[in-house]
Amino acid sequence: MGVVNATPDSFFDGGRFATVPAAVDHALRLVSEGADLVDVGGESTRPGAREVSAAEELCRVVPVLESLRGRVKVPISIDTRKPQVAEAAIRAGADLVNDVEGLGSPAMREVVRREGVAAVIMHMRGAPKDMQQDTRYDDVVGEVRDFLRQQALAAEHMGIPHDQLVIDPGIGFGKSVEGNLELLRSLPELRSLGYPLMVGASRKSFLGALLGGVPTEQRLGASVAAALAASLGGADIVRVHDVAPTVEALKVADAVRSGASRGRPVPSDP
Ligand code: HH2
Repeated sequence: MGVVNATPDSFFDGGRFATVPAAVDHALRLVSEGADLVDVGGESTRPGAREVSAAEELCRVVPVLESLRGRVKVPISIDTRKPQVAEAAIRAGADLVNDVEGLGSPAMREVVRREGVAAVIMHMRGAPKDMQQDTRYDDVVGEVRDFLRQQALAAEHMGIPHDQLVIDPGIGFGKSVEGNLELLRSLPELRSLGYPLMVGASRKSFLGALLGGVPTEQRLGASVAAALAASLGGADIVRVHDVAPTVEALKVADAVRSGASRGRPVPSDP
């Protein structure tokens, strides 16, 4: 899943794709690089972010979705926590809803059910403005697993089919460096809940911390490594800013796992 942030303030690419043509071009580029999904967002949910009004978010995402509709063959996701934005985005061409609040609001569940779209249920503790203030858990994996299971069951109870749901541990959303690593180590346990699993570690601060405090621009190698680790741990979808290098890494991992290189010509270099 390639990320398209139509925002002025996202933590990595804020402002780079804030106009409609820039966001559309970026989405088309990510698809040409091999993205199987594109996630369009109009509100930053980085730690400390201020909430954007629904009207502002709609202004940012609807023209992008309308322009992409019919031009890309891959499904488009809308990254929003507001039911009214999700509904308008679906009408404008979005195929699934990526909700960092885990379908916590009945109104959001109702939109997803009524529109018959798929949804990503993500775990976040608190809200973006204060989620990094307390990142201690007794058992981070248990808490995230129980939350994802409860939210998925609540969604199914409302009539959203099981096979329309994806779960995501919410790397970086109210978690410490060690908490993020524990979650990445425990993906098989989350996968065993029986839903496709998505992981978004791309460019996040725990990667910077692991490399001694490097800024977002210097986290490409770490992001590709995290996507690979997530995939090897059982993630079905990795949400990334850098599609081309991630696709290359995943192709090599797939070839090692499944022998996908069979039948290819033998190269002459080492
Ligand atoms: N991470 C971000 C936003 N949305 N959705 C899911 N399901 N999983 C994630 O890990 C996730 C997400 C944060 O990344 P980004 O969109 O690049 O940043 P910002 O929120 O600052 O726009």
